[in-house]
Amino acid sequence: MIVSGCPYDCGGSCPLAFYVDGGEVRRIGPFEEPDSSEKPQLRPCARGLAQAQRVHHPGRLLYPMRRVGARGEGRFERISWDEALDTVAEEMRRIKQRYGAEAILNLKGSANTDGLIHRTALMAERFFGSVGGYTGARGTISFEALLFAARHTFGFAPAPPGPESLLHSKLVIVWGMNPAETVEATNTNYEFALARERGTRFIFVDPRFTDSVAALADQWIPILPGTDAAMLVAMAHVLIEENLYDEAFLTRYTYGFDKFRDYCLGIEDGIAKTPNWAEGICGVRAEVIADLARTFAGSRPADLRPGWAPGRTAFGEQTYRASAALAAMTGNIGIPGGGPGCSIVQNHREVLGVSYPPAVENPARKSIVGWQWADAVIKGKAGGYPSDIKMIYSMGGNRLNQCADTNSGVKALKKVEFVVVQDQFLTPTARFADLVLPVSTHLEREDIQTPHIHGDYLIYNRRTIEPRGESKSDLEIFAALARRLGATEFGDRSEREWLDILMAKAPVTPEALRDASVHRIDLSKWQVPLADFIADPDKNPLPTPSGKIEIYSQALAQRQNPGLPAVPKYMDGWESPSHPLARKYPLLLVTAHGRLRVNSTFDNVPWLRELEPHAVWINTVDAQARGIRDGDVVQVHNDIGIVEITARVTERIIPGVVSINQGAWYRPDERGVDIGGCVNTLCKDTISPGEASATNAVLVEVSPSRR
Ligand SMILES: Nc1nc2c(c(=O)[nH]1)N[C@H]1C(S)=C(S)[C@@H](COP(=O)(O)OP(=O)(O)OC[C@H]3O[C@@H](n4cnc5c(=O)[nH]c(N)nc54)[C@H](O)[C@@H]3O)O[C@H]1N2
Ligand SMILES: Nc1nc2c(c(=O)[nH]1)N[C@H]1C(S)=C(S)[C@@H](COP(=O)(O)OP(=O)(O)OC[C@H]3O[C@@H](n4cnc5c(=O)[nH]c(N)nc54)[C@H](O)[C@@H]3O)O[C@H]1N2
Ligand SMILES: [Mo]
Repeated sequence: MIVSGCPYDCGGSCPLAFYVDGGEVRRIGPFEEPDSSEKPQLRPCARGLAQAQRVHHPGRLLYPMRRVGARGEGRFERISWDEALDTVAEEMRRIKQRYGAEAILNLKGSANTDGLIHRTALMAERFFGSVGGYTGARGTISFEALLFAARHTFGFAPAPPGPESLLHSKLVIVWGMNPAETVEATNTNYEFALARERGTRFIFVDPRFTDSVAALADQWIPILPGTDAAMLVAMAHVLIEENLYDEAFLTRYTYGFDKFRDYCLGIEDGIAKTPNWAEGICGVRAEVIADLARTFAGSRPADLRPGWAPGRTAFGEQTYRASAALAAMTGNIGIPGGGPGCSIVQNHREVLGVSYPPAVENPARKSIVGWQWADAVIKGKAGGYPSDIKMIYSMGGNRLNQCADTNSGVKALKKVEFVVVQDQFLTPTARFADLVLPVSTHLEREDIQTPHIHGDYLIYNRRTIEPRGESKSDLEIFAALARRLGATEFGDRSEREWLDILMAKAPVTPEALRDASVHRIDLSKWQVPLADFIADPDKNPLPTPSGKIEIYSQALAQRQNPGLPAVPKYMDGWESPSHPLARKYPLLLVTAHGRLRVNSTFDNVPWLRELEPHAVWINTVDAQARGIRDGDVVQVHNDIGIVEITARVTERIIPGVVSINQGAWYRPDERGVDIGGCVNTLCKDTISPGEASATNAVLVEVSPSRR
C-alpha cells in the first residue's frame, strides 16, 4: 500500500491509499490518519476512488505524436521526444522572431491545482515567462465575479467561515451551491451535515433540487438563474421597511449604506425593490422572499453562503455585492457562526510554511480574458484584442471544451499556425493539435499538495507507479524546452530539489512528510473571516478606500460604468426571459459541476459513467409541452449550437429552466450536432462587466431529436 494524494481541481484535496501490484494500481481506498481521532477523515470521493481506470486507461497518451490528417481529424503518428521537443522549440523561436512573443497564447488550464511543484497554471506562466513572453489568459473562470465583488466590498477576498465557526450558525443560507456533489473543500458536505445534526437550519436557493437539497435542506427555494440579485435586494428592502437591520453595525463598519437604501426604496430610480417586484423577475413568491428576509434577520448568527455559480452569469458581480450588503445589514460579518456573504478559497500556504516556485513575469505584458481566447484568436488586434495569436500552447486544460462557444473554439484552433497540447489524453482540444506531448499523472511523480480551502494539512504526493509509456512530467517537458531555448530562469531542478526549497519553512521536512503522508496544523485562529476588523476597525482597517466594508464602492463610483454600479443592483441579463431572444429560446440553461467529473477530467472513466447517465434535466411541464418523455433523445439548441442528449424529465428542476452538467467531451457529428453533450456548445463567450464567464442562465430550446 502506498499513500499519495489527489490534486485535481475539484476543490477537495484528499490522501488516498493505493494498492499496487505488478506496477499497476489495483485498488484504491481512503487513508486513515493514525492520530487523527479529533479530526474527521479526509474522505475521498467516487472520482478519487475510480482513478485507477483513468491512470491505466487504454486511451492514455504514451508517446509524443505529430498530426498527420487535417487539423481536428484526430490522426497522429508517433515521434521521438527529441523530434517533438526540437519541433516545439523551433516553432516557438520562429513565431517569436516573425511576430513577437505575444503571438504565443499560453492557454493554461486548472488540471493540477493543489500540487506545489506541478500546479499546472503556475508552471505554464513560469515557463512562458522565462522563455521570452506570451499572451496570457487572465482571470479565474471559477469565480471572477465573486473576486470582483469581494475586492470592491472588502478590498480583498475573505475566506469562507471555517468548520468550527459553522457550528455556531443558527441558520445557513446556501445560495447556488451544491456541496453534496460539487466539492468545495473535501469535507464541506460533512461539515454542513454535522452542523445540521447539531441544530443549524439550512435553506437552499437553487433552481435545482440537488442532492444537497435532498440531504440537508429544511427549505428549498427554487429561483430562476441569473436573477439572484433581484431577490437579494428585495430582501434588503424588507429589512429596511420593517426596520430589521443593524444600524449600529452599519455605522461602525460600513460605508455608503444610505445610497443602497435609496436604491432599494426606489428613491434613486422610482422603482421600489419590493418582494412583489422581485417575484416578477426571479420567480420566487413575494411571501417567500419576505419570510426569508425576516428569518435571516431573526437568526443571528447566520451565514449567507453563496456558491460561485450565480456569479457565472451576465451581471454575476451584483449577486455578491448584494449578499455582502445583506450580511452587513444583519450584523453577521466577523462573528462566529456568521459569514461575510461573499467568500472565496483560501490556501493557507503561509501558515503551513510552504510556497510555490518563484513566479516569472511575462515580459510581453499582454493578456486576454481567459474564456474569450477563441474570439481573441479569431479577431486579433483588428477586433480590439492586444495581440494577433499565431500559436496556441494548451497545457493542463481542455479549453476548447471548457470555455464558452466550442464551435468558435474550433475556428480559432484551425486559424493559427501551430498548436501544441500537453495532456494525458487525446481530449477534444488535443485532437486539434499539430503536436501532442504526453504527460505523466500525479501518481507517476512526486510533489506536496495543499488543499485550497481551509486546508489545515499537507499531503505528500508519492510516486506510486512508473510513468506510463514515455510520458513525462510537465516539469521535465518544460525544463527540456527551456534548455533548448536557452532560458535559465525556469530552473532545471529535480522534484526533490524543489521540495527542499518549497518546504524550507515548513514544520516538517519532506522526508518526515513522506513518512507520515499527511501533516496537520492548527487553524482555529482562522475560523472567523474579518474577525480582526470587527474587533477593532480603526486598528485593522480594510484595504478599501474608506477602510470599511463598502456597500457603496468609491472605486466603482469613479469608473462610471453603468454595468458596474457603485451600490449593488439587479440588472436584467442579456439572456433572460424578458429578452426578445426568449421568444425563440424560452428555457434558461444552467451548467453545473457534477459528481462524475472534475470539469472535463474523468469524463472517459467507465465506472463513473455507470453512476449516472449524462442528461438534460427538464421539468415535466416543459417536457409535456414539447412531447418529450423521460429517456427520449432530444436536441438542446440555440443560435450558436446544438447538443443531442438524453432527456431526464423531472420535478427536480423548476419549469423554465433546464440543466446539463458541464465537462462532457465535445463530439460533433457529420451534421455539426454535438452528440458528446458538451454544454459549451450552447454557452456564449460574452462576459460580465467585471469579466466573469457567463455560462449560467443561457437561453435555449429543447426539441425532440429529428433523428
Ligand atoms: N464533483 C465536482 N466538484 C467540483 C468540480 C467538479 O467538476 N466536480 N469543480 C470544481 C470547480 S473548478 C469549481 S469552480 C467549483 C464550482 O462550484 P459552484 O460554482 O458552486 O458549483 P456548480 O455545481 O456550478 O453550481 C452550484 C449550484 O448552483 C446552481 N446554480 C446555477 N446557476 C445558478 C444561479 O444563477 N443562481 C442560483 N441561485 N443557483 C444557480 C446549480 O444548479 C448548482 O446546483 O466546484 C469545484 N468542485
Ligand atoms: N459551461 C460551463 N463551462 C465551464 C464551467 C461551468 O460551470 N460551465 N466551469 C468552468 C470552471 S469553474 C473551470 S475551473 C474550467 C476548467 O476547465 P479546464 O481548466 O480546461 O479543466 P479540465 O477540463 O479539467 O481539463 C484539464 C485537462 O488537463 C489534463 N491534465 C490532468 N492532469 C494534468 C497534468 O498534471 N498536466 C497536464 N499537462 N495536463 C493534465 C486533463 O487530462 C484534462 O484534459 O471549466 C470551466 N467551464
Ligand atoms: Mo473552477
